[in-house]
Amino acid sequence: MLSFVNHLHAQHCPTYEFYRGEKVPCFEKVERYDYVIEALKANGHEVSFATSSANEVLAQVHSQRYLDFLSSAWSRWLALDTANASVQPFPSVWPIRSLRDDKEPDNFIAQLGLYSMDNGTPMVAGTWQAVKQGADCAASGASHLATTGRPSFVCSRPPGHHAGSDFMGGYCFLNNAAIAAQTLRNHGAAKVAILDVDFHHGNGTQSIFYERSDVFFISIHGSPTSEFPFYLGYADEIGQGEGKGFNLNLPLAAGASVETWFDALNTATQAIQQFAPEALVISLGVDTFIHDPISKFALDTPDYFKMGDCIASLKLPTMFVLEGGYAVDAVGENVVNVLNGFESFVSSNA
Ligand code: Q9C
Ligand code: ZN
Repeated sequence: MLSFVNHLHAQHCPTYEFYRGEKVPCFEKVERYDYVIEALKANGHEVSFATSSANEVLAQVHSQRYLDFLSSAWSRWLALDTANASVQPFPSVWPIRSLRDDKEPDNFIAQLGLYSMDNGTPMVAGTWQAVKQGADCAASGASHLATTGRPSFVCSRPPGHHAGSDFMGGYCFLNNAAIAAQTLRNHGAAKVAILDVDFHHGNGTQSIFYERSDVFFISIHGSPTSEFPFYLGYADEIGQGEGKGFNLNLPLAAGASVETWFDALNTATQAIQQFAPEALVISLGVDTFIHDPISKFALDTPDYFKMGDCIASLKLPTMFVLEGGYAVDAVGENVVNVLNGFESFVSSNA
């Protein structure tokens, strides 16, 4: 499968995040990418740099004020103090209920809170360059699928599915899966489905398409009662207005078995079949892995091959976008197993 790879990913290299008030090493590490590239090459998958720009689609998925903030954030942070060059900024105040989010504060930390859902998404000097290139890879993967009918894999970090139209969070800045889906729409696909199999609910993707009937969002994830992002991902979120009936959440209890997970995948694939999209985007997080350090499902390496095979059985034009997965040295094998499982179905049913 052709992979569009983000060669600028390492410019996003934060070193620490917070856990219960203490600094801990980042889970979303630079090496994740290297393991995926290594596994792609070892399995004979071709790689390409981005071939299209996401400039136009970015403005369809994200608000202009958020894009302006994100693209200029580092220079504004440095303007506060040149010593900030080696410091990761974190928000410390948020416009929660009763506070205004329509006014743009001048204070950088106040802006950072306005555009963040958590204090768990560290930024560094090269974050914008890395995430912009990731968006270009997502647009490229979608254009490749739309113009050739062949599947693609967007190999990028940091991930994207927690980022909403005007906020970052959960290690995510730009929503690559949403950028891919919107690019497919721009190429003429009337209906697109996004299936999010990351352990965490894709709150950003859901919110971007919540009032739209042209993009059906389906997610299998750890229940928000106990798992990040906590404040979205319940089964009663079915879409709103035009989008009513075009959002499907399948939350599972932390500790759910592999069998339960595949039952949910079966429910998801049936719903996708009924929707009959012209293209399918998979938000491919492999933090459902049994040894993932921050997640609580139990999939093992061979299960990812089966996942790819199940997805391929839909026989839809499909692309994959890398999301989470933090058992660093297993991320490559698990991701590539999904792609191989997908291709094995396609080739055995050719
Ligand atoms: N101490 C994705 O998988 N913070 N994001 C967890 C753990 C949020 C994960 C803190 C995890 C977000 C794309
Ligand atoms: Zn995740």
